[in-house]
Amino acid sequence: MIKLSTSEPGFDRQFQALVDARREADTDVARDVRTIVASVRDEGDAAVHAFTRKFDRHDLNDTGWRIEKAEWLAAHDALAPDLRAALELAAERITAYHVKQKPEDSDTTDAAGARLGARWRGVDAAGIYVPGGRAAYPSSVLMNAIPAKVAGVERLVMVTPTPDGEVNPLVLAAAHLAGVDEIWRIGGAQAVAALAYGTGRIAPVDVVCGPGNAWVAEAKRQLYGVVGIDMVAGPSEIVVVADGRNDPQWIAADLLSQAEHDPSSQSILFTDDAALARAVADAVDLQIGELATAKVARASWDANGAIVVTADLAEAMPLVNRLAPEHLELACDDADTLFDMVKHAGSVFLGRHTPEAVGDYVAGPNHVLPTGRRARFSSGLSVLDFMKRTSFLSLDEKALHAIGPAAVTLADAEGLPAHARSVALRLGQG
Ligand code: HSO
Ligand code: ZN
Repeated sequence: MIKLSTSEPGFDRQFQALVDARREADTDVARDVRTIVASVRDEGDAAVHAFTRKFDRHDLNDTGWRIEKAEWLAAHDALAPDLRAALELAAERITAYHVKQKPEDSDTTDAAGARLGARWRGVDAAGIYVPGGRAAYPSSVLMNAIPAKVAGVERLVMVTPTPDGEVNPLVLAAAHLAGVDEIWRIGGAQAVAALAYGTGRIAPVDVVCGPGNAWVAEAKRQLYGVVGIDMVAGPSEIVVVADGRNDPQWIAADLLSQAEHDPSSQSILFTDDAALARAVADAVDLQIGELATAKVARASWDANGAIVVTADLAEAMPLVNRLAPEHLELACDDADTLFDMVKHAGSVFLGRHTPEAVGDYVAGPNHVLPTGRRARFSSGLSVLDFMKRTSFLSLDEKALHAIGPAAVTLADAEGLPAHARSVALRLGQG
């Protein structure tokens, strides 16, 4: 963890280093992924079978390619009542939030008499990647699947690696609740390629979303264009802006909530109170030791954590915008005043009683958010990632006479005579 203060000489250079720090693995997997993607494209099921045997150490013909619906139902029925209630509350609230994102179609007639508009429709099929092992979060199944369903996607396919044949029952239960239609026991770049191209057994999808390791991320990047993708996700981040009237234990817990995700995660506190800065640093050290995730959280906090002392909270805001963090907590009384100064952040949590972790699970907004400063130009996962817009136009003779001549002029200027003629003929010219 580094401690910085805006009043100290050299602050700008040190802060810029924090902004520039690269926390995403530089593993060069592009070549391996290219080979895997090409094999799946050319050989379909046989390639998927071979890669799964090699990387996940099981034979799909023995374990089964698909996880049968009976198995998800059983996982759902076996849920402890409090867990089921929590997942149901999460699903309800996430659905309610995303329903409001559905865009309106438009259909208007302008002054020239041209009828113009756009219709939004869901993609036919979407694929959700769910990582295996430690990062298999049922909450992420809900966050990826529900917007797709709300968008009207008819076929929702989940892929998840089951190393050594093991499946996480909570992921299956969440898939059932979220309305997933198919689950395939495959992962890695081969699963992304199977979704994009389709194989003998697996019909192709139109959009692939969901988090994964470096191979999965690279496969999505390479297959973008064959399919749509959500985004390329990096390690989690949290920035907390806090005044001196906070309980340091609360703030420390908030910082650690993202630090425990990944050794490359980043947690940063901005405060105008040097005493709070010290108290939070102490509280973090104390709390880390108590976490079952201590090893990861400590690695993240040691390597990427920071505490920045500013003259006042307003001074922190341009610095926060430079970081464009995935999550931003504004832990102070008049959070709205600071919120007005936020230009770049994936999701903002206002006030002392809004811990980011509530947003990870049950609040409603999506927890799939831009990381690595991508909030400068992109947004969290939404219903729109599973929809596309078709524009339309309808002209009567009068409207064509009003705007058509300009089209003829432009077509002539571009040296495209067939374009010009297709309009001019209808105008009674030529
Ligand atoms: N904070 C993560 C999402 C998550 N947290 C899932 C807990 N489970 C996304 O940045
Ligand atoms: Zn989280």
